[in-house]
Amino acid sequence: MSDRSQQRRKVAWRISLTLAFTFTFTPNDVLAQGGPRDTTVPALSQADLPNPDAVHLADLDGDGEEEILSVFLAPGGSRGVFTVQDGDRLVTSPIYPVWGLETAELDGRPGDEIVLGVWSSLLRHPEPQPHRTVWVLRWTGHRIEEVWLGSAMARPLLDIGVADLDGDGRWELVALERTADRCVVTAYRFDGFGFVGLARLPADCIGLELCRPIPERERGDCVSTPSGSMHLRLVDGVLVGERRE
Ligand SMILES: [Ca+2]
Ligand SMILES: [Ca+2]
Ligand SMILES: [Ca+2]
Repeated sequence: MSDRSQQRRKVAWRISLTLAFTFTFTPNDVLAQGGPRDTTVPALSQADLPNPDAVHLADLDGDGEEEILSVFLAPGGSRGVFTVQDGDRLVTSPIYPVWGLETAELDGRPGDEIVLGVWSSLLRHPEPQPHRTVWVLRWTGHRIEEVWLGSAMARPLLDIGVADLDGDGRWELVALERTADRCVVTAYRFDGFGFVGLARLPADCIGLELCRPIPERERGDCVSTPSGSMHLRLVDGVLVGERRE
């Protein structure tokens, strides 16, 4: 082996040793350290990332290139943290009281918004606390920006999904909500100041999965149940569900 190749091997070995000792914070370390919306937690690096709970590929800043958004939830699902990989840059979010995350083109501006399902304790409805609500965030290409932090939706919220139900290029938020005697699926549009209800449809409270699986989904193919799927569409402002067995 030549002196030069020996030298290269030594340099490579030193770099890997340095990486091993420099990057010591896993997502679980981060989640164990900080409280909700804690921005002082250490930034994660690519070397720290074990298997995420979810991965979303989406163009979040509208530059034509997809970013990689990886979600890491604490055991029990009370909070989580996510990373945005944009080219060589990896940015770590604050800790959020998150139970779910979707990406969707909500506002007509280039780039998909980040839709966070979060726990809130600000009492708006008679329901067990903390309750589920939705926040909207954005990746600007440089940082994570909090766009809208709602305390509650119109009715007690059980689950969320996202889909373009009318094919206009802007995605609707699809929410499974509880009413006094049963559940409804409600389609919402994000108007920048909050979610405006467009239409709703009676639904089963149990066993309903909203807008999943996400890949290969047809437009408006949004609601599935254990016994089949319901093709959900917005037609002239009316929410229409066609059952498929
Ligand atoms: Ca992008
Ligand atoms: Ca957008
Ligand atoms: Ca739409």
